[in-house]
Amino acid sequence: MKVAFVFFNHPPTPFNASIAALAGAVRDAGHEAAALSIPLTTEVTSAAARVDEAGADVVAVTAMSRDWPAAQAVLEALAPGPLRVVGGYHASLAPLAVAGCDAVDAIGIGDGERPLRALLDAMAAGAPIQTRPGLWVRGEDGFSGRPPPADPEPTIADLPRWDYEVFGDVRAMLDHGLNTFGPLVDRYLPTRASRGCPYRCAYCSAPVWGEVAGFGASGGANVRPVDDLCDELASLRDRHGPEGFELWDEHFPVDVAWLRELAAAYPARVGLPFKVEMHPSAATRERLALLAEAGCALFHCGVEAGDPTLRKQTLNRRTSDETLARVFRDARELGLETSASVMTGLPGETHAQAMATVELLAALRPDSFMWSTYAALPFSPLGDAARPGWPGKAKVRLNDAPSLPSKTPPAMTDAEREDVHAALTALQRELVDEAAARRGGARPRPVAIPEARSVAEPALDVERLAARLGLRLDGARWQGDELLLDVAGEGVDGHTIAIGPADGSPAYAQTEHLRFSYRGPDGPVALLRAIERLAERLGDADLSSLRGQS
Ligand code: B12
Ligand code: SF4
Repeated sequence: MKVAFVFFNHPPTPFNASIAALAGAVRDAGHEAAALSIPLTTEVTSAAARVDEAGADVVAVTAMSRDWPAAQAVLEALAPGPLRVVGGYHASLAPLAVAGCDAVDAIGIGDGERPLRALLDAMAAGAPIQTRPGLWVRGEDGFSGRPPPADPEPTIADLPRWDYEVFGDVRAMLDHGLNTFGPLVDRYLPTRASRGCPYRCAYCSAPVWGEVAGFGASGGANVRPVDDLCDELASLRDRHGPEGFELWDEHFPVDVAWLRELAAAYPARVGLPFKVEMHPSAATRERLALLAEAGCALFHCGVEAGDPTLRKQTLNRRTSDETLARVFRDARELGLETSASVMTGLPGETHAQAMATVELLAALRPDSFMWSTYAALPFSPLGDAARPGWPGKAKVRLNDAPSLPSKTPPAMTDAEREDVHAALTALQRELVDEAAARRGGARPRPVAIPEARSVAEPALDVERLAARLGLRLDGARWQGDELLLDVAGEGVDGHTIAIGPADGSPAYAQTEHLRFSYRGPDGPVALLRAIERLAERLGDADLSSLRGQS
């Protein structure tokens, strides 16, 4: 059977880790594989034409949530013929949404090596393709019943190795630069030592992915034995001549005995530098020292937000400023290059909180940092709080599906956001230039500035809202799940009323669906009466009916 693997990307890259894993399994079972890298700036018709030209028996699409609008549009535009299967994060976490697309014949749930191989073997044998663990197949009545459980490989060392050659000339890919860590484009090759992550950050899909994919049985992670990892990396070193390895684990293994074994074996068996990512709370001096001894060149960790309360309460990242400072100091002392990731545009983030991120980075002084605009992910606690639904299908271009307004936007004006962006861009440029100067002739990585997406919710029609609420208003805005009303009039001027969902949090007044409170110290009697009248007037209304006022 011939499989055309399709992946979407932005910025363009020739490589995809999910497909490297799946192509290895497919070719190991005697089937053919091709990989099509499709930038998200492509037009739907030309993307579909590229897939049609591959003339495959099976079109296998891997899609993160961000890619699902593109994947759906391409699948619907394909010529009839091949079986169409979709897998990866979005299909696994939101299979019912994917099942709603008529152009999908089968859905991969969790790890795909065994389910995809079973599907291809059945097709090759002319046998019916049936739903099984890890694969939900469309029947005559559509996708019936519940999606099946995943079919995780209990020991990932038993899986066929990643296939890098399915993407073409590996040395040319290395010259292009596949690395994601560090300030410079280098010739490091991505690989993996484990699956799963022991942490539960509120913005991340990894925890729920671990549950769906069945990593729970292995204590939250599935780690390759050191011997097996060293064998593979030594053979990749000899075959492709990379400069080093970038470990794309969700979280690098933390078991100290495993790290000790790595430190003892890796230098002699492999000897090339490598880069890892770990949660800063896991980065004890002992673990960092073992990494350094093994030959680790760069330590990356998430800093995410400079404001400790936002970091802890909103993101569920419980590392203190002091620990972060200790981790970066230790790493430097041990000779490891450092790298951090941060996000801006976080739920409810103020200008002051975002500037605290700039200040913390300036104090920690990593050698480089990765910076992204926060994006709500499905089935992560923050993602679920933010989304009324998920974007539909792309129309003309793969990236043109209209984005939905967030229910948890940052509390910043566009001008304030630009100020933060300018400060982070300047800091990032400075770090990249310093690194390039340190290593004369090296290629700096393009400074990755997240798109200047507007963080503001659509403006509210304040007059219409005031008429509906029977209040005089100076202004109104959404902040996350709350509607904030700046009230005007005798005795209440300058006060803000907050209307949120009736979720049991303390409030001055409450209706079936709404809670009413006010901002600031003791409310004057006129304000309290205004709130009571407001609650009475809104009766059984809910928040979505108020959103309709924008
Ligand atoms: C390494 C990594 C990256 C790398 C490259 C990833 C790549 N695809 O090559 C880099 C750093 C470039 C990257 C970037 C981004 N990433 Co990333 N990344 C990861 C990470 C840490 C590991 C992914 C990996 O290498 N897996 C190894 C392979 C073997 O496993 P796998 O991907 O799970 O694939 C298996 C199954 O999913 C399944 N499968 C996959 N596809 C298919 C298809 C079929 C047909 C079938 C049957 C099965 C199947 O079978 C595979 C083998 O078992 C994950 C975290 C995690 N939980 O794993 C995040 C993760 C995938 N990334 C995520 C995100 C959001 C991004 C970005 C959009 C971030 C940003 N704002 O820029 C970008 C987008 C990049 C792009 N596509 O252009 C999210 C996705 C969430 C979601 N619900 O969609 C994750 C889950 C992390 C998170 N924050 O929650 N990422
Ligand atoms: S440590 Fe990283 S992979 Fe793990 S839950 Fe947090 S963000 Fe996700």
